Amino acid sequence: MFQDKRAFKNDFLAKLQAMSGKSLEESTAFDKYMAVGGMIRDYISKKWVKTNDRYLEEDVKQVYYFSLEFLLGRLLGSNLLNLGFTEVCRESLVELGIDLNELENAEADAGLGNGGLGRLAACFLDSMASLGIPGHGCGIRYRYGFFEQRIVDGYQVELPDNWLRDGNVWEVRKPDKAVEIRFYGVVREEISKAKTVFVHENYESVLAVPYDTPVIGYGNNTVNTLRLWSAEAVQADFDLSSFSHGNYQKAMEYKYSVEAISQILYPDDNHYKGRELRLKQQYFFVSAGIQSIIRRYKKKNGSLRQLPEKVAIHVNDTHPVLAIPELMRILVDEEEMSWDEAWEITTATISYTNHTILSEAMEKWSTDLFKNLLPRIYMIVYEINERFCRELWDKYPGDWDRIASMAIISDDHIKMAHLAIAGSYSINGVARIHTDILKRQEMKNFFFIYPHKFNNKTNGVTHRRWLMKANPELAALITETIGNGWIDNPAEFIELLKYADDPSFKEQAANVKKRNKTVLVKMIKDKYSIDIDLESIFDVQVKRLHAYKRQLLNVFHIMDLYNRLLETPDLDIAPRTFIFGAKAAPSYFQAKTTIKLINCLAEIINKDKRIMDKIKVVFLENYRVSLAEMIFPAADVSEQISTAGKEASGTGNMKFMLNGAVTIGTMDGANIEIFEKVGPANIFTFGLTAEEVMDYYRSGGYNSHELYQNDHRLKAIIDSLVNGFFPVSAGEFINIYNSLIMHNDEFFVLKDFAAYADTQMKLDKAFRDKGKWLGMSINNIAYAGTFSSDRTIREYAKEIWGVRPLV
Ligand code: 26W
Repeated sequence: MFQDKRAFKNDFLAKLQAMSGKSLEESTAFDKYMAVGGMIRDYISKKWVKTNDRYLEEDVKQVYYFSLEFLLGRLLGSNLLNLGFTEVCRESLVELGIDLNELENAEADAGLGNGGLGRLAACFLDSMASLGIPGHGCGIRYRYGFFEQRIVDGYQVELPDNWLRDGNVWEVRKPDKAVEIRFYGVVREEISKAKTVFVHENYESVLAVPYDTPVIGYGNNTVNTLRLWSAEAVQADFDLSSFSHGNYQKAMEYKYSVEAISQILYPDDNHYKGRELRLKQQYFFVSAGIQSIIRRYKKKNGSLRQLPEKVAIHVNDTHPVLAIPELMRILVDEEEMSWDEAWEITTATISYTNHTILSEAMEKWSTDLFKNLLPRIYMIVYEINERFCRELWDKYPGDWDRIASMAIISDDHIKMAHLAIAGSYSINGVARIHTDILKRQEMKNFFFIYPHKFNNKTNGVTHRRWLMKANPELAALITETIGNGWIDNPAEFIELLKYADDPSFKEQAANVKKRNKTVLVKMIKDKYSIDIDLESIFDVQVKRLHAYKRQLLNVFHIMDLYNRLLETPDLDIAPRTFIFGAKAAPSYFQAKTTIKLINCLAEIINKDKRIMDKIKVVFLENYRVSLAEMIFPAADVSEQISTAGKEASGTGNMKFMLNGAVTIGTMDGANIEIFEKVGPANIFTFGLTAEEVMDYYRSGGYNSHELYQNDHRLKAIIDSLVNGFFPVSAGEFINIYNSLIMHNDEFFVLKDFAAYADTQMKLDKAFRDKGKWLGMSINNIAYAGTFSSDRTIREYAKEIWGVRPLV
């Protein structure tokens, strides 16, 4: 099939005809994409079965990564890469007059995630498979992924992401592995054989049907599984109870309400809203996942007592934390274990990662809503809380304040993070500073009683997708220079240090960057009709739009530069292109206003002839994984400018670095560890530290209005939000203005402005020293090895899960 070009072409033509029912001439790019996808599916099917058989036969410990989001992006290119078939495929297609890139672009992104947390889960799957670790994903097969963003008159408009419309070649539906999930109803206690048993009655049944996607390891024959669950009506209920009594409408209502569970991905990032359907989603996939794990476990093992020896369940943030009471329910109610024994097993099986300390992101469910939807699970959480509070009482007799603040249930709400801490054996943050903040502040009372549970696992990104696939020319240059050992061992990037001063290597690296920039320039010209100077600094901020990420700080720097250019048209700066990509949560008003602001500013600057094309501003629509793969390789500057203490880690920062961009950033999240690796000569840092920010929150002393009054540059910028500078209605940006001036600038945009602008000047100077800049860029790549998710996953495997690669 893939052994040589002749075989490929034969099989491709046959597959194309079989799948599309069309001739080569008639077929579309999508048909051809499906055909290659189908070939890959056939090719890996044996390896997939074999991988699972071996896991079963050798009875190895397996890990299940539970996540409400998996932001996979496209799979054709990364699957070909991991199988080593990119070249044979590309060349064979060329001989048929077909461009592989076109087929890749025909694939819809699997956008089943919002941002960092979802993309991290996807990088982890790639690393687990590539390291030969028995590790699988468990999540929801959303019918609609993260919304498609259109910019209309500068405003964000959301469209449904109908990614499954034309079929999904990678998934396999497994109806025989469906399980039942129960919602609502009442729980009756009954005495049976001198024991209390809990009978759940009058519940509403939902069928969870799994769709499996293969996760192909790099060059190692491992094919793990991403199992995504889809909600369907249970046939019996649908046909008989309502339908056969002639109540068609009621039957259909039931069907739609069931299917709603896996219909959409909630587009909220770092902002919690207590919606019942989201809780339903959480229990739905967690219960399905645990039932299927237990079923598989029982195939090989008798007693569930050894579960933690064979199974690790990891919960990605609190969203899947119902895994704790669900596992308890199965062990206690169905396996008839004692509470204590079940608790011991559960807390030895489940581990938890925290991804944010923003208080507005913390999940807490109203007990009324919870009890109504999940009556038996509520009873179990209630019992967990009772026992937990008793334990606290023994430690801190009489200290009600402390106990109330740590309780799992308080103020009529269930606090999911507290449940996660009580019910798991490991709690990790995602960068060192983030873990330190968890230990010292947000979770300090818990750290005090469970110090052994807390640990750090600094995030990483897969260098296969984010370098080899996204930037093949740079990957080839690195291999030419230091050999290909870095592919299996990204720490070897460090060998590049020897070439950081080598003029020929520098020149080649510069040429690669230039070609990557050319691709982006062409796309921007074609799509937005904006002319970009190839030689300009490509200064990029791509990430979710959020006040704490401070896209506003970037905007204010651009406005300041613009003002200065108007005053001094021959201002001695390198030309710059400011590139943004960001989706705002549909109900996050200020974030949407910021998008409008960026677009208004772009409109003014890009057409102002007076500044002689010195600066340009581009907002790239619909930022997503596939677009990111085009942006990172073309970036010169990586903007990582969150308010210190707020960005748990960041992972875009790592993708930029890996592609030779230089960071301008605050001492926040993983920026700190990047700083420590590359050293102060190869990164631009500025601004308040997390401690300083914390001090201001604690003790006051910050007055944004005063700053505004005293800094005339800042005042000019902020006034122009509301003084008619922008051709918009009067109140358009008043909210932004108010948040900064009337509400004391919660995220210290004004406070950090001067330091940011100064640092940007230093960066400008460094960029104009071509040799120096290239040296910085190469240093960044050389130190990027640490930030491969292979390093991260090895740490999880060894220090949290206790799983080993199967070689
Ligand atoms: C309930 C609403 C909600 C939705 C999503 C709350 C919180 C989230 C996520 C935890 C937000 C998120 O994606 N956090 C990001 O996780 C990345 C991976 O660890 C980090 O790199 C980012 O810093 C962090 O913001």
